Amino acid sequence: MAKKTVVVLGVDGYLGWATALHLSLAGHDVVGIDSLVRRSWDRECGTQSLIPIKSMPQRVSLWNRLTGRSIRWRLMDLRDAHAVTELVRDIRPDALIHFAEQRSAPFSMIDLEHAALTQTNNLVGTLNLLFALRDHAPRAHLIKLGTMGEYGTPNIDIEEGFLTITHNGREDRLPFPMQPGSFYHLSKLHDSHNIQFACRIWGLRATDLHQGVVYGNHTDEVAMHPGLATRFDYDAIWGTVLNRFCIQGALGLPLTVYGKGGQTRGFLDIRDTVACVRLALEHPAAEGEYRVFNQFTEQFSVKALAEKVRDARAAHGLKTNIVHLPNPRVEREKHYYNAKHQKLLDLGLQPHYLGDTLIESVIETVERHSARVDPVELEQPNVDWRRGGTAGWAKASEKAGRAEAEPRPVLVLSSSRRRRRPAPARTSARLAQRR
Ligand code: NAD
Ligand code: USQ
Repeated sequence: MAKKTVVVLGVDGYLGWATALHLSLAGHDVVGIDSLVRRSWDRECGTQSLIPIKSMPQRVSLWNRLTGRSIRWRLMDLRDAHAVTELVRDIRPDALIHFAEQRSAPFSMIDLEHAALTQTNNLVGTLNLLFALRDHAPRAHLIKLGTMGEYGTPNIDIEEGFLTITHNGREDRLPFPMQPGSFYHLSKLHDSHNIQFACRIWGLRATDLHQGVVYGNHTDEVAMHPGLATRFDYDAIWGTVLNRFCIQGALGLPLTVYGKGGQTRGFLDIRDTVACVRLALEHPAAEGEYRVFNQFTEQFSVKALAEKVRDARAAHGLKTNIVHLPNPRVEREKHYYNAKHQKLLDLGLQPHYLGDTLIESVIETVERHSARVDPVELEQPNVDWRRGGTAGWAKASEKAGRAEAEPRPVLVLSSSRRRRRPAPARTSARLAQRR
C-alpha cells in the first residue's frame, strides 16, 4: 500500500479523531484540521461529551509518544477561503477526508439562525475546498462524509447514489431522488450537488460516503490509552439514537422512542467507519469521477434497537422500560426501507455487526463516566421540527455557562454488580436550575 498524504478535516470530532489515528497507524501521513467550533456549540447548548476529551495539542503529542507517529495539527476554519487555499497549496495532499461540518439535525432545526449557520458553515466550507482543489491540487481525492438521510425514506429500494430511469421510452442513469428530513440533512444534499458538479466541470475526483447512524466509541487506536478517547455524545441535540439508548439503559432510564418507532435507518459501528474511509482512500475515485458509497452495515427500526438494548439488559436480570414519546420530528414512523450497501463490501469491508457485547461495552463506558451525565438530556427532546427549540432548549442555552451548582444525583444500573451505585456529584448549572 502506497503511503499517502491525507488531510483530515474535522479532526477534533467523534469520527475525525478516530479516523486520523487509524490512518496514521496504517502508515499514512496525516494532517489534522479543525476550528474547534464544536466545542463552542457544546458550550452554547450546555452539552458535553460523556467521555472527557483532551485538547488537540495534548492528543497529538500523546499519540506521538505512544506510537512514534506524527499527526500535524492545524487550527483552521474551513469557511476561511484564504486559509483553505493556503492549506491545499502547502500540503498538496493525495486525499482530503471531510468530516468538518455541523452535523446535528436538531441543532439545525432550532431556529432560523441555527438553520442558516448549519447551511453556511457546511456549504461554504465545502465550496472553499472545491475551489482550492481546482486551483492547487486537481488530482487529489476528496472523500466527503455525506449521510444516508439525504435519500429520506422512499417507497422503493435505495440505490448507491444513482438510479437508472426509463421515461417515455428513453433511459438514463440519474442521481437518486432525494428527500432529506432536516435543514442539516439538506445541507449534505446541497454539498453533494456541488461536489458532483465540480467533478463534472473541473474533472475533480470525489467519493461521497452516504453514512448511516454511527454507534460505539472504541476503535483499536482510540482504545490504546484513555487520553486518546474520542468524543461521545448522548444529549438530545448531539447524541445519536443507539448511543442514547445504551446510556439510558445503563442509568435505568426509559428508552425514548420517538413516535411509533418504525423509523428505519442504516447503522454502523465506529470501527467500520474508520475501515470504510480507509478503503475509499486506498481505492480512489478516477479523474472526473463522482461516486457514492452507502456506508452502513445493518438497518434497524428505532423500536427494534430499543428492544435489543432492553433484551441485552434483561440477560443480566435488569429491567428496562421503553417509552413512546410524541415525535418531535416530522418523519415517517412506519415505512418501507431497503437500502443497498454493496460497494464497500466489494472493496473488502468486514463488518462488525451489532451484538450484546457492543451494547454492554457502551454501558460499561457509561458506568465509568456516570459523574458527567446530565439525566435531563436523556428524558425529553428539546427541539421540535414544527416549532423549533422548545422551552427546554431556551432554558439550556440561556443558562449554559452560568455559575455551577449541585447536580441531581445519577444512578447507574450495573450489570456486573446488579445493584444501584450512586455516581459522584458533578457540577452543572442546568440540572440544579431544572430541579
Ligand atoms: P462532530 O461534531 O463530532 O465533529 C465535527 C468536527 O468538525 C468538529 O470537531 C467541529 O469542530 C469541526 N468543524 C465543523 N465545522 C467546521 C469548520 N467550518 N471548519 C473547521 N472545522 C469544523 O461530528 P461527527 O459525528 O464526527 O461527524 C463527522 C461527519 O460525519 C459530519 O460531516 C457528519 O455529517 C458525518 N456523519 C456523522 C454521523 C454520525 O452518526 N456521527 C453519521 C453520518 C454522517
Ligand atoms: N430517535 C428516537 N429517540 C431518540 C433519538 C432519536 O427515537 O432519543 C429517532 C429519531 O426520531 C430518528 C432516528 O432515531 O428517527 C435517528 O435519529 P438520530 O438522532 O440518531 O440520527 P439523525 O438525526 O438522523 O442524525 C445522525 C447524525 C448525523 C448523520 C445521521 C445519519 O447526527 O450527523 O448524518 O445520523 S442518517 O440518519 O443515516 O442520515
